[in-house]
Amino acid sequence: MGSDVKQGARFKPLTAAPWAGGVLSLLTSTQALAQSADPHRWQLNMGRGVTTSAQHAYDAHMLALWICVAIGAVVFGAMAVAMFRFRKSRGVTPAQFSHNTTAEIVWTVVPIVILVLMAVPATRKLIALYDTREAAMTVKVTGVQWMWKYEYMGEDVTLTSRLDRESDRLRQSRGTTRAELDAHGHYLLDVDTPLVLPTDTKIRFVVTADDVIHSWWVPAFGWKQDAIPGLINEAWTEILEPGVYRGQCAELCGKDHAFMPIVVRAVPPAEFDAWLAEQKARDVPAIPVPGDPGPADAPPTPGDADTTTQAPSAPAAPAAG
Ligand SMILES: [Cu+2]
Repeated sequence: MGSDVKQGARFKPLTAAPWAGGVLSLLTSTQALAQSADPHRWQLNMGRGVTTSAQHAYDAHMLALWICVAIGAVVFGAMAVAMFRFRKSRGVTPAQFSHNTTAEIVWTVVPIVILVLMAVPATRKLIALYDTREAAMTVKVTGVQWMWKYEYMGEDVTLTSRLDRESDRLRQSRGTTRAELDAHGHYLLDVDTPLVLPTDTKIRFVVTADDVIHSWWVPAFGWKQDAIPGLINEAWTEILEPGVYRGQCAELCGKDHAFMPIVVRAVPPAEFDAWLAEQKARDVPAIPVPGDPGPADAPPTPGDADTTTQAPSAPAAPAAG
């Protein structure tokens, strides 16, 4: 981990005028800028994200932002004109009317129209965010105190992802220096085994927990989903850009809540297929040699008389999930 990290490369903060980077990203927001989970110094606007959902959220946010900017300009502009052009020192006498039906209709109807204009696309995006149908693959995410388990449904591949050893060592060592933390690069944001996902693929997530409530959150994906014991929550994502995206558990889940980060490595579909095949090959037991009794934890054959002599607590195959 670490060598293939590419995020942040396009968002180098400007050293001369740090705020200019944020202003620049705000002004150039219509460009196809993708942004990772990592915030950067003096960031002003929200990140654009790397998934369809995240970019929907970003678009809804930018629409609302520019409408607010326009309303602000009109309202404060009208106030400025009223205060300077119609001021008392210029001999202006105030009008004395107290009601104006036309004005009241206008200032009721115009906001309604603006709200509907914002609500229609926002609702469409919200419906799309929860539509997990027609996914190409499903990943089961299980929150455990304090790590994440990932299961590629139907593929027989399961990963356990926990805080990387170096972060764990640094956090527990009394002599850790600032220089050591800086040298790590992703202190407390790195794991031993990242979740690998294909880009340009609709991936459905089923999210649950083993013990207490956790929450799976990768900011660049644009959503977070609670992981609740006994409940299956759904979500989906379609990652548009290869890269490494980081997140954290977003639900206070016990003493090591801060130490169960999430790392997703998004790779092109062909590379993902190769990776998955490699994982499957690794997990498949070796071909049994004739005459070999086989692995000790093999399930007993039905009707095998020897099974009666086995202890009832004979090791079973590890349970899924
Ligand atoms: Cu947690």
